[in-house]
Amino acid sequence: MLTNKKITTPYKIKMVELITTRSREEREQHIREAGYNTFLLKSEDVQYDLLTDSGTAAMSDRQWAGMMLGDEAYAGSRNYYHLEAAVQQHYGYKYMVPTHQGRGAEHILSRMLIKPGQLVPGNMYFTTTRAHQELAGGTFADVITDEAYDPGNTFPFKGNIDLRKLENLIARHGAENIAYLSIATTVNMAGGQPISLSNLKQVRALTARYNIRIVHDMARVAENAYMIQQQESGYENHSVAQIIKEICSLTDAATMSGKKDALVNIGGLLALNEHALYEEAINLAVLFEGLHTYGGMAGRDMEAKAIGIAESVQDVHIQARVQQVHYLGNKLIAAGVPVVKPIGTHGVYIDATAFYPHIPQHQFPAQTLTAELYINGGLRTMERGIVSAGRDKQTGDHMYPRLELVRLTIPHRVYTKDHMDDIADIVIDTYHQREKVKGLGMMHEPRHLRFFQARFERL
Ligand code: P70
Repeated sequence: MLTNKKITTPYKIKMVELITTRSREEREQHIREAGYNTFLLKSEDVQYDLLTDSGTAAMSDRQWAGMMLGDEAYAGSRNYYHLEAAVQQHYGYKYMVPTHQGRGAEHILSRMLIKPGQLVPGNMYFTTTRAHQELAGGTFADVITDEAYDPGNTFPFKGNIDLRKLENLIARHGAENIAYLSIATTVNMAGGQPISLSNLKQVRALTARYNIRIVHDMARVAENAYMIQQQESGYENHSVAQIIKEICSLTDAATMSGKKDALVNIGGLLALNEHALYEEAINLAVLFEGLHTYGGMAGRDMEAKAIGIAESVQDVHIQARVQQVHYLGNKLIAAGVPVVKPIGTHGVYIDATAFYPHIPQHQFPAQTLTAELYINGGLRTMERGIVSAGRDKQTGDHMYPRLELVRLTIPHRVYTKDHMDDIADIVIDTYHQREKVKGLGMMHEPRHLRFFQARFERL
């Protein structure tokens, strides 16, 4: 059970940004003009922006001070060495290549490690990660535990790998046809669900037998570590910082979007333990990102990130962060709104299939709900269902994922408890009006990562 300590917010506010509000009529017009896609709204027309926790964090005074210490040399910036030291100290990987964001690291890694035709098993797909695996000629294979597909199942570690599924895959295709195993902490598309250390240890033992590398997508590793501390026996007296180090030590390489846990507005990194791979990665970096001592980041941003990493591994920080998300989630559950359980660590995921049972999946129930939440309260959220899943490479049909979700993602250190109460009211009010809502039809569909730029019309 999660400890029920009172949330004490471990920061106070020094600078504020005013929130804009629009009338209901204006919002109806804005979402229509945005093709019922919340990615196409102007931020100024949004009252509460729960689209993502990516790049939306409030930086600390220390991070802002670090921005002033940017060494903007083309090569060998002092801030690069600070970032490298932070990665070695807090994550334990030997080598680090900065990238412009997480997908830059995914691109380089996929090119290096995937041979065309190979499989990439993982604990559920992530959109950009799978897109880069496919661009490199690979095919993603889902080996997450079955509990992850059931929004009502309260199993605490729905990010776990199903060892039988992984072993069967290896037996069927041969270890030489597996590029590597991809492990995300936490699993975003499953609803922000953690993987346990006991599962990761078993996975490590299994992959070691077949000489298969584990690549760690560590966008939200601190949140995952916090859930291990709270829920996995044997870890209650470990610090979040210690657990993060242990997770990383069980993997061979990592890609990371710095825009989530690491508390910066831009940046990513690739981390490696093998020198030969590092040499190859820095050579690809000069083609696609920039020289390996900046990789698409300004010196000042690398400094802010080095400081952000150190702040993000503090128990008080991560506890307040996750408890704020759970505060909102518990309010919605109490009101009967169908949300994915357990509540995620970076957001509350609404089960759109249960919310709008009368809207079939091909009429985009989750996309519809994102539009309704905006119209009702200026609340911006993100679809994580059939639109995000895209089309099957072979058949060309929609993927029809088993989870049709809307994510209310909480940016780090941005909103107050007052805001959470208001947001809960908007969602509950939208739930009470659910019966009369109709679905959407897709009018424009881009080829890559269609959810970002697709356009819809009301049916
Ligand atoms: C989000 C963001 C980014 C992300 C991630 C995991 C587990 C890699 C990345 C890529 C932004 C996003 C990205 C695609 C679709 C919607 C939103 N997640 N792995 O909001 O990192 O964005 O830095 O390239 O969550 O969840 P980056």
